Amino acid sequence: MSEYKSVPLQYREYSEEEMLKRSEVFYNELKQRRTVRTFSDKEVPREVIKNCIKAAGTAPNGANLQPWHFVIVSDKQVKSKIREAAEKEEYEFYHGKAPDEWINALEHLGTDEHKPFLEKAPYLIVIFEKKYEETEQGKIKHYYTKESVGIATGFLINALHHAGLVSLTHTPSPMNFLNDILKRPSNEKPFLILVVGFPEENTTVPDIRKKTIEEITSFI
Ligand code: IYR
Repeated sequence: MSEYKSVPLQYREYSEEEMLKRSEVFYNELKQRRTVRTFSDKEVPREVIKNCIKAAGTAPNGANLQPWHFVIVSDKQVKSKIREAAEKEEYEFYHGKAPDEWINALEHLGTDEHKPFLEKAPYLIVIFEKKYEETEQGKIKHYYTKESVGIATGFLINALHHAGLVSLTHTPSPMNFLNDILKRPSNEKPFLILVVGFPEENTTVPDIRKKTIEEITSFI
């Protein structure tokens, strides 16, 4: 391996018993997370959002080039613009653009082209995937950007859940309107909108089940 600057790993080994307990506690917390589509307009402390973004920024990624950018939207007018543009795309999606097979697959979620949460929720975190970096010396290529941003988004969703917030991954298609509204450069591609806040009182969620360990795993 070539020479590189290194520092000692900060690591603590747990006993088998502790590991078992910790993995169980973590699973039990994560399994409580649900995607929510009805948000209250209750304010969320900005510091909480910032800590969750910091957690997302720790994600493993291609060549540590950290190919992501997070736009934290709380401005009412900007949220309205995003809602208007997203609903236009969603209308097309639900009225002819999406194949029947896709519409049928979504039926149990009760979704349609109306996206009031884009205005009502206190925060929209718009995640951009940076395909490359533009520097004075020229373009720096990024690697495994989709994978990297996907992992960081997973970290973010779990950080928000751990902090006591709810979220919704929202992906109107296409999403290029986000570059215009948020004035982001062309090396950044919208990855998804994460709607963040508190659930509206009496929120319900679809009655769905997750696949079992046996269904999703093979031990060899
Ligand atoms: N973007 C649309 C459709 C949609 C697609 C999938 I895949 C979902 O899991 C949920 C919705 C919408 O937000 O309604």
